Amino acid sequence: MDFKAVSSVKPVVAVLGASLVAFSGLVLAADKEMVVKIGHVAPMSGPQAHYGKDNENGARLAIEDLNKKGMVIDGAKVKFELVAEDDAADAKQGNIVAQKLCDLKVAGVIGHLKSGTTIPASRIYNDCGLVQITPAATNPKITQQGYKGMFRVIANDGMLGVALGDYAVKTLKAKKVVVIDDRTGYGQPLADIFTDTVKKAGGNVVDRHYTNDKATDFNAILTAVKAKNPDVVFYGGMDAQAGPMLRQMKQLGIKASFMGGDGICTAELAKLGGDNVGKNVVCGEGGMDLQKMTGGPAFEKRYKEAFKTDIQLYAPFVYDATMVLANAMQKANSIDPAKYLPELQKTDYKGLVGRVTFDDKGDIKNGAITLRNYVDGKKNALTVMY
Ligand code: ABU
Repeated sequence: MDFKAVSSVKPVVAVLGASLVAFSGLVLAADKEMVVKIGHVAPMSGPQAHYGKDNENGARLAIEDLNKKGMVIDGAKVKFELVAEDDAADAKQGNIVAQKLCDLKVAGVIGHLKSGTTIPASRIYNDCGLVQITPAATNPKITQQGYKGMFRVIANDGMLGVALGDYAVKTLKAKKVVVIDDRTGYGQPLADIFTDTVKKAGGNVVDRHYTNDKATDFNAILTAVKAKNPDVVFYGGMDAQAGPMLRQMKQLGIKASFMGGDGICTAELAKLGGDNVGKNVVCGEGGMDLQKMTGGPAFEKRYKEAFKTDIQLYAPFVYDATMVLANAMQKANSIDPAKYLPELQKTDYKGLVGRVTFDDKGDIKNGAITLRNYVDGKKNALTVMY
């Protein structure tokens, strides 16, 4: 469907003052306030809720900064409000909240977090003319669907899977690799890309196993893995499975290095995986090293002070995505997605974890990748690629 032809969305505009004005390009006095609702969707319940909370925290910091800045759009001082929704990392629930955000006529959506919820929800947003920026969902297909309003501010698994596969063979010198994935819209394609890269680089994938994103007992799989005596075990999935898998690998005496994509690359993994999370774990995530970026350490300090916890993973990307969305509205002087979309496509934003510009599909151009391991229970940058 043609995005521009669909622009039936009339974003929610409440003018706090003398009158209530529907979205119509009316010029308002700058002392009037216009409430602009931004949707945010991530799992806030279930085993992936810690990622969701981290994402929402990133959005809240961005909204705070935008409101402090006091943006004026179409003559009205904007007050941004977050409409935070829980998709529970479940596609059906994701579709329900996507339709809710369409019905609420929010001005734009940041999310979803999971590829398996982002892909089905993106059709709903496209059909109702809403713009969506995912800060976290990395399945390459997300931006290949032809939806003009779909954007991503993080490197996708086409890049991450290749970087990790090359690292396994060329740096870790792995000869025998076992691949396990959670059969989700994230884990499965990432594991496939990793497998293809290992094979191309001259490595040998000696076994492939499957689990799901609710499992916590991997003893049967790992007993079979142990018999193969691999140099590397790669897991395509999230930390809620990678953590117990690492503990059980140690119990079974499996000494292989453990690798995975951004889904396992969290602060939480060090807790979930216990003392088997160290230099033996190599994960790849999008973006530059936050510590080396202008504004990165200050953002981290502020995040820790505000939420009394470490950044898990995507909060800086959510912050950047929210800023990118608001900047496009500012440049277009409109909160109508059909009007600010051309400005969004032209984005050139210096983000917390790198520069954000988009290709013609809405994917970040030249997205950086950082490979990490863990030192003293903390994420540690091994190498940055871009
Ligand atoms: N990027 C890993 C976690 C989110 C997802 O793509 O499903």
